Amino acid sequence: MIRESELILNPDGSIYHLGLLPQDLAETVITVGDPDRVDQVSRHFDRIELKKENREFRTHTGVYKGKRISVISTGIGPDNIDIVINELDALVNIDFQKRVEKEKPMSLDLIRIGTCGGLQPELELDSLAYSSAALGFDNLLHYYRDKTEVMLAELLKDFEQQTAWGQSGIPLPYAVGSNIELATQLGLSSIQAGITATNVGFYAPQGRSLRLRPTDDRYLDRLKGFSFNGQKILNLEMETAAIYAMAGLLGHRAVSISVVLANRSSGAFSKDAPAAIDKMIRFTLDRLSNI
Ligand code: R1P
Ligand code: URA
Repeated sequence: MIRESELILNPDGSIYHLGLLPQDLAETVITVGDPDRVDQVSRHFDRIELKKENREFRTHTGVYKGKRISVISTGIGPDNIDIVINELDALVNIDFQKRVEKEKPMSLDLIRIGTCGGLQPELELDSLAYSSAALGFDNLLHYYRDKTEVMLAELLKDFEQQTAWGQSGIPLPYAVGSNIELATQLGLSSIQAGITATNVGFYAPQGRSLRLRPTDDRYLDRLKGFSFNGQKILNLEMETAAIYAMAGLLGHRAVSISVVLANRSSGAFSKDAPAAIDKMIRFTLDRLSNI
């Protein structure tokens, strides 16, 4: 039996941070960083059956072209992903009354749609990118015992060698992959694909400098020059690796799609970010309605 201090339920029986009951959640879950983006997604739904909110976690569940979908905001960063994915998993795979794991595990489809900075110069502003794999510069995965089962060891070995990462002064990331089956069903080969760097912050962790200098002057160049099986590191953001890691460990299918708002090589930023984000939302909903 899972103790009250581990599986924390609110007085109404909902899970601690997300504030959701098991019946509130659809099997297809879109995750976004920004709570306001939840409304931008659900306004396309045919009908919304539920709206709930606690802290930065806003959830709308509804139906889009006959498909039941939940859209949830995670807030920014991989620490929140630990909470969101564990609690989404608990909603479907733990019996809240008996406080035990259910016998037959259920697999959720998790689709992150977020914004990112493009690393490679050729990445066009407002274009979409699919993360075939991710390098986690957060340390979330290291806290989970079965991590080697989801780690991409070859990619990581090549990364360490090609970038001479030991000289960077920054801890080595972990490497994880997307769910190829879900990516194929969604037809994500129609958009540019590559490796995503998931960072623990937006400024020095993404090589930005306002008044503080990053540890390694060559940080972005090291990332830019890396390639594995013909794929480069395309973009920088803050959730994908953690989602892939947690989904892999828990048996859920996850893919991450990003819209490129900043080009870190040219220094340019999108002239119409809301329109670019809406294009990504429409693309994703359209693809989801076909699976
Ligand atoms: C930083 O501005 C945030 O934008 C990206 C990053 O991953 C980080 O969460 O994603 P969202 O637009 O989904 O929040
Ligand atoms: N989100 C990020 O994490 N980085 C960017 O450069 C833009 C959006």
